[in-house]
Amino acid sequence: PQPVYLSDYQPPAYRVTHTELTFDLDPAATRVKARLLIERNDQADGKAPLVLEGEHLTLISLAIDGTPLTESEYRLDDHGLEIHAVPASFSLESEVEIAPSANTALEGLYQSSGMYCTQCEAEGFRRITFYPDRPDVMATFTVTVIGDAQREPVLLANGNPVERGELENGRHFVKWDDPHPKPCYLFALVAGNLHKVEDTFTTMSGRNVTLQIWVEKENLDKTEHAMASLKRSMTWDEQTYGREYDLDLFMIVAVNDFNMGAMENKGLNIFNSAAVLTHPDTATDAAFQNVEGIVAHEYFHNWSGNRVTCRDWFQLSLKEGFTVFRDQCFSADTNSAPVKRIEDVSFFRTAQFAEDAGPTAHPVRPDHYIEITNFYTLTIYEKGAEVVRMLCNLVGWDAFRRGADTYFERFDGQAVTIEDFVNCMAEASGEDLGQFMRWYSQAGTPEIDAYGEYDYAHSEYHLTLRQRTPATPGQTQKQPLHIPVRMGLVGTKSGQDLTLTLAGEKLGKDAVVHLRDDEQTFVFTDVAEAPVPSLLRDFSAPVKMHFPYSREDLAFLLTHDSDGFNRWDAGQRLAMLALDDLIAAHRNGVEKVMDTRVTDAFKTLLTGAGASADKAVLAEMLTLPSEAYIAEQQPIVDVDAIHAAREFVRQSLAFALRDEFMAVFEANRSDEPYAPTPEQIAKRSLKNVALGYLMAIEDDQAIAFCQEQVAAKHNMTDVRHALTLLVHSDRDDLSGPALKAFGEKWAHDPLVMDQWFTIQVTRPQPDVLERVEFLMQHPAFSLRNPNKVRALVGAFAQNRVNFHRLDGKGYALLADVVIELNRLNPEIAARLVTPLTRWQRFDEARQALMRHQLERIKQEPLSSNVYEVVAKALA
Ligand code: DPP
Ligand code: ZN
Repeated sequence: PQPVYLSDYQPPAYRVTHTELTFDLDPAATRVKARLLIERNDQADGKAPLVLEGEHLTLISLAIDGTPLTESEYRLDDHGLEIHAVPASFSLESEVEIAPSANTALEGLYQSSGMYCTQCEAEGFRRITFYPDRPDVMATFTVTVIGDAQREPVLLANGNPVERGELENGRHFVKWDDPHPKPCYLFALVAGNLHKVEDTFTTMSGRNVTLQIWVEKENLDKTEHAMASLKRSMTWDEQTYGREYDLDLFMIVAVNDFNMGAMENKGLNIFNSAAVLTHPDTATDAAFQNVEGIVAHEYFHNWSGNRVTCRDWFQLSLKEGFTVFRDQCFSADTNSAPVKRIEDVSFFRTAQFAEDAGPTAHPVRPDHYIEITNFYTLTIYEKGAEVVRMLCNLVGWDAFRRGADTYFERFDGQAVTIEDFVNCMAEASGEDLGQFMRWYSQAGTPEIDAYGEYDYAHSEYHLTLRQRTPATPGQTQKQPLHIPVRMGLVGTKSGQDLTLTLAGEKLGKDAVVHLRDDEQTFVFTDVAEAPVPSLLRDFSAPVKMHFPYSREDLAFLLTHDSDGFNRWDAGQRLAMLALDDLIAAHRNGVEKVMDTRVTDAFKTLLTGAGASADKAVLAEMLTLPSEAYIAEQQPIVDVDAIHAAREFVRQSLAFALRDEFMAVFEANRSDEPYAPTPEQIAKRSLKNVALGYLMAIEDDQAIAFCQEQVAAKHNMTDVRHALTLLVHSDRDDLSGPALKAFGEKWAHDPLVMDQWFTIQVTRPQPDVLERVEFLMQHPAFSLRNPNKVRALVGAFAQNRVNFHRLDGKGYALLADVVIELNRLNPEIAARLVTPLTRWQRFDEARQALMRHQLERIKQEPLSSNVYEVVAKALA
């Protein structure tokens, strides 16, 4: 397969001004008629052929302005259709046949639990009809859906319903009209036996919008939270960005088989059921928050993505980075802002940093790709959001908002580029963002080596920052980036932030210094006492900051830093230093000794000043870095040593602070009826963190509490957490029956069964591989359902000790699944292979085993998706 290059971009020779589609639905033989009104663009050569993409389509007929084309007038191959000569303005009529029931890739039109649905981003529309399948071709759409009145009583598409009626043979139709020009990746169709929950929203200009959530009948009681989240999102976008919804109807549909989380199709968002359905009995707090964030994300796309879209797929982060930033801010405003930031950064530093350091590293705007679905990545989404966040902080909110207004107004109805967006920000603020643009083109995580010195004689603090970005595939030379470093100097005597004076200018107690060169020294004057620097506050840039903090410095920042994020980060750094020692001890076979500074810090958190802090933040501060994050910090990952060291810290803390953990647990239990409020969520997470420590030493009372929580059966957050603790302990006598009962109780609920799979395959005990093999035969498992694959096989690949078994069986299992899935669903197969691509990070024995499996996969006849990832990993 050949890559596509950003530098090869050419504007389309033809535009589609209007698209008329008629679907006659049938599982094996759906007929799609298309009538496209097409015009040649002014700049285009009059002899330019008309290029239409099309895959897996059976062509039935083709005509221009009503006259059928003969075979000599066009060329048809596996990728599409080229018509040699066309008029400057014409209508193209085509009819094709497709087979939704045979579509296991879940791109284009397919069936899920008996209903029809679509997924067209990025390039799925070409599996529906011949079309210029590129985002810079935007048309209005009229869509008629014909289905069986019994089997498919509900027929949905984008926009507003304008006509419906009965047809012969028990068939019926609904016609939909979408007046907003859109690229075909935003097309959607849903048909099936669906039920709706309806609500209304009055926009800021007083228009009434009907809101509908469509689900299978048994899920009607699981839509309340998504609906409330949708209304909050609509209000938030009006208040924060002045953006109003623009159709009379907004629909969300839940489907069980979906490659992504959800999709922002105009007026008809299609969601993975996991990203929309919630009920206290079946969904955890984390799931509630995830649903809220995704509902918001897809809704916000209506402006950042749909009204203003991407010129080409290299610009994907234009809509995704901006929209993730928007949904992050929304969630921060709705919940605990510091915890939202801690969670996001914690995930980012674990997963995106790993991506940026691996063989598939790419810039926020890649310059080439083979398969665009491989680029729906943490770099495009999350790093893209960090870059937008930096922009916002650089220019300030007011200028950012003015820039966003300009962007939405100037480019409404257009397909644009990242430069267009950044230029609006530069214009609104007067800032020179030239160097800043390198964030979009340079891959890899920048690292800053910081060094500071207090000059007592002159009351000065000298801070030197040196930046470097490691080489990434295809990019050996890196240029210095413009890195905003938000910081403070915390006085060691006063424990307070000191005023920052730089080059005679008073900047306040918290300020941003701009690192633009390879190395810069910042001299702060009038620093009355020796400080400890607090750097990169609120994670002001997506970089690794190295500063030679002593453990005493970190313990000090943990209690004194005015920045909540950095207080948490100081605790993480302190724990990391202790973990490093223990990892070394484990490797060298010497006795492990707990660092009492960590124990003391935890004690302070549990009893002293910390106990009065925000409970949600406290829960985060009491959580040790994950094994995956610890692994990221090691030059060579030793999975067993990391696991042993982390367990040792957990057990040491639990032994030393048993009574304190117990007190926190008891103080935060509650009988209140479940609500996903920030207050309740905070209490539950604090209580459950405490229970986790107590279970690390298999405390009898804790075991009893776990059993009680599981038996109470209400509120999945508590049930799942307690069940996980039991299953991950060595008490199989207790967890076996609990797991069995849970599996039987929830056999009918696919989303709960996903959790049941994950709980079992993430346990540290060595029987897990056999369990995965056994569970893959379970009736609730299916390789065709992406959620199941993620919950069982994907979760197993995150099980550090068991996936990385030294006999290589974990790797072999993953490779087997990838090979099988490559035939069924290439997009999911390519994602699943990711853990194997990280082979360079491990010891030689594991490297060889992982490479062996990658080679095995590479010998198969591969989809371009899997090929691209595996070829990069072996390059
Ligand atoms: N559905 C995906 C998202 O919303 C792709 N656009 O991010
Ligand atoms: Zn998105």
